[in-house]
Amino acid sequence: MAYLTLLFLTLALLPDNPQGCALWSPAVGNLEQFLAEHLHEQYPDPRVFVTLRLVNYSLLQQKYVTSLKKNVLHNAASLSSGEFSFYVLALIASCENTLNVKVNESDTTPGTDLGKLLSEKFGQEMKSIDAKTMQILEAGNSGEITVNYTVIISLPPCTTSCSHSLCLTVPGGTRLLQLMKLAEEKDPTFFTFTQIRTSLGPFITSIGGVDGSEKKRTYWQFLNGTVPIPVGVAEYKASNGENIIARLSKY
Ligand code: B12
Repeated sequence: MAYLTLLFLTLALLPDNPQGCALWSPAVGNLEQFLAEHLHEQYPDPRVFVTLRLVNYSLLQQKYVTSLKKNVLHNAASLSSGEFSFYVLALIASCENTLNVKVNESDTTPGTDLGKLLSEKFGQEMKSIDAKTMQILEAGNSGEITVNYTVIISLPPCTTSCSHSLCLTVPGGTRLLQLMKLAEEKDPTFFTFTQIRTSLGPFITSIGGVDGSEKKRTYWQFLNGTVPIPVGVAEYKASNGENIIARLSKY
């Protein structure tokens, strides 16, 4: 945080005209002094390096660059691609070869290619964002929804108590067939149902023990309010606040 404040102050004090570079040196000197003071306590911030290079400061001591390399190699796994890229930028700005980074130059083993590592990191992050997006989409942009489900028998044999309702809270994207199963679990007397398999999916043949009948030309019709649903119960997804009605009707 302190780095950021200092960065902000430095940038705020810089004149608009880049030709005034020579005038910046006191502020720039402060930045390096700040780096030096904090070098042993915490990690030097790569953004300070980038800023120093942007103002053409060329006297940055090698020990800071070495410390930058040590930190990026040591913390590579825990840095996000954004944080990591600042280290890469800072090293490039310090004229370091980022394709072969090692802390000790006399070390004969091959160094680390930071560009390759950055690209792998970025790839992993994109994959994880994709996976999270899919999860959200599959949950139907989720959150919970509340649906009112009513079973109405307005034809004989029903003469009294022909309508029964339940208010159900389910995850967004739940299909009507699932909703009916939930209602059945809550109140089997009125909401139990049977189905047959057809090439179009499950066709509901009875609800609350009352069958549709080819002979009487009755069937269980499904409506959203007053509008018949356009697909079968295994396909239909109710939205929040809908009034789903199963009504024994004539055809
Ligand atoms: C006639 C018919 C009905 C009659 C069937 C009874 C009968 N004995 O004739 C009745 C009125 C019962 C009916 C009901 C429904 N139907 Co209807 N029906 C048709 C229609 C016009 C002809 C089907 C047919 O006779 N095919 C010829 C025979 C020889 O083939 P079959 O496979 O044996 O046909 C059977 C199945 O289609 C089944 N059936 C009929 N409708 C439905 C709907 C679903 C979801 C399922 C799984 C089965 C099914 O009943 C037919 C006779 O046994 C079609 C449209 C079309 N032109 O195909 C719509 C059609 C099949 N129905 C449709 C729908 C949406 C429904 C309902 C869900 C409507 C509602 N809002 O309630 C309900 C089913 C509810 C439930 N209980 O599950 C849609 C299905 C769309 C889809 N992709 O899922 C269609 C394609 C019409 C459309 N374009 O909107 N239907």
